[in-house]
Amino acid sequence: MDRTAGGGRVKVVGQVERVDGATLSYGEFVDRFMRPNRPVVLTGLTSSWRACRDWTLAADRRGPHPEYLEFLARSFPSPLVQVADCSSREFSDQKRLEMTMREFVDHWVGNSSNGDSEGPLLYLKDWHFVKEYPAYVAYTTPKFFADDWLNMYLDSHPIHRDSDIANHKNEINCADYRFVYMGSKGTWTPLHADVFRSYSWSANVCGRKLWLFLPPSQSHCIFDRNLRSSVYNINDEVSEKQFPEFNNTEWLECTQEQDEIIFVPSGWYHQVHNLDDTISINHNWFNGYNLHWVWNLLHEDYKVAKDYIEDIRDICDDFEGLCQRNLAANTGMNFYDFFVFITRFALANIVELYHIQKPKETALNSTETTNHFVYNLMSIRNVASKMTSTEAFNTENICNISEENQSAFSDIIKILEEESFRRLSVAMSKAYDHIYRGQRNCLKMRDSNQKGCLSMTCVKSDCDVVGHITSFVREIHGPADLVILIDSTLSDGKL
Ligand SMILES: O=C(O)CCC(=O)C(=O)O
Repeated sequence: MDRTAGGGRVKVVGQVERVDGATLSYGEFVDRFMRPNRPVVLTGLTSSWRACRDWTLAADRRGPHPEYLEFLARSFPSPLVQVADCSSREFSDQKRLEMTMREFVDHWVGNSSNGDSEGPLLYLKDWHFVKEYPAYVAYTTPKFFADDWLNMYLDSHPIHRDSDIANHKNEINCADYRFVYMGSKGTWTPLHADVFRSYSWSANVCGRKLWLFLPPSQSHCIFDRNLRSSVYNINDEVSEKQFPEFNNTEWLECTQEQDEIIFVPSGWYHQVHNLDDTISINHNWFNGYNLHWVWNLLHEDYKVAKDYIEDIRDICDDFEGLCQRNLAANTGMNFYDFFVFITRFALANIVELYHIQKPKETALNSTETTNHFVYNLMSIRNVASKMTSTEAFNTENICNISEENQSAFSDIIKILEEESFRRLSVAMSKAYDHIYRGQRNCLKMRDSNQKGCLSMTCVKSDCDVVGHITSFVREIHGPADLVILIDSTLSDGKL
């Protein structure tokens, strides 16, 4: 079994930049890393985390002491965790097993006390720790990663609505993308780009990781001629015949120390090795800066799903519906799910923008925040405008959209009155407050039910943001209406 980390087979041309997160401003992070989509390691952001105190032996954090693993198994006895067997491959990932937290910890402690280097290398991945143990606040998300539309949305909405994949529905409804990873020295993650082409951030509570990154401009080099399969392990002997361009790849490398947080930009393929026994916290997320990456992936995956069944088009009653169902099953969401998602974020941004532009009606007032809401709306508009030309939203197919999806994006007043939308708006207000005013000054959110308005930042008792929005568009029947709504909002002189 090859337990080496980064066998040095690939050509490394640079190191990932390291920056002191404690002195970096949000604007600098956006300008230097998030907007240009560049990786960075941030230091100085985890000193107050409970996880860093409670989960590790402070004197030597080259991995958790058996005593601390025991503490984790006792305190967080999850009945079912996902564990990757790092020594066996299943398609493009490692084979996944399910076990209890107790079984996982017993295996880890047993292996290290026997000095067993031949048993399976088990790596606990994708543990939904925050969802499972919400009362135990293990860490706070640094402000740089707080503009997280994916997790904000999943806290109050299902990502896929149709009941066609009903068996998975509960799982999908409850999912979030906030994880804990735990693995002994030698565990690793094969080469991949992140789900939905999201960003990720990953913080080492203890231990160290070796990361190898490939810029998106070279992604094509890790695929075979048919663009079907990609390289699994960059430390294997990679067949030149199968992957003719792999030898041309140039990588960035990074050894991430304990207490450091790495920002993984959209679409960068990466492979990761635990150099010590390691516990890390990891979120996937997207927002206005990488929304176009998510749309591009959905569009590419849609084309693949459609090509695959093109020869049965003529015998299908609802060919587009079938393509969208397959897309949701393969990628995790389809065009309609994504449209519901961006419609809600557009509305939440318009509500906030309305209030911020009328300072008397809000507790918030800042040019930076205004610019951010405008940027978000422009980014949603850009994607919605691309969606207008897709088959999924032509007149015929719009009539076939399920009632569940139709009602999730059509009636603006109904959406604005939903409890789930209210929760999303509150989460968004809090996130921008955290980013621009700092946590300690966090706004006292008002109870919007006490007054007519939806915004948690509104201070006016007879605010009419609903009337304001519906004066532009009352119903949204597809992306073209969303574009009109955003254009009207941004050009409205009254704002
Ligand atoms: O830590 C790991 O093993 C993998 C993490 C990862 O791939 C990510 O954060 O995107």
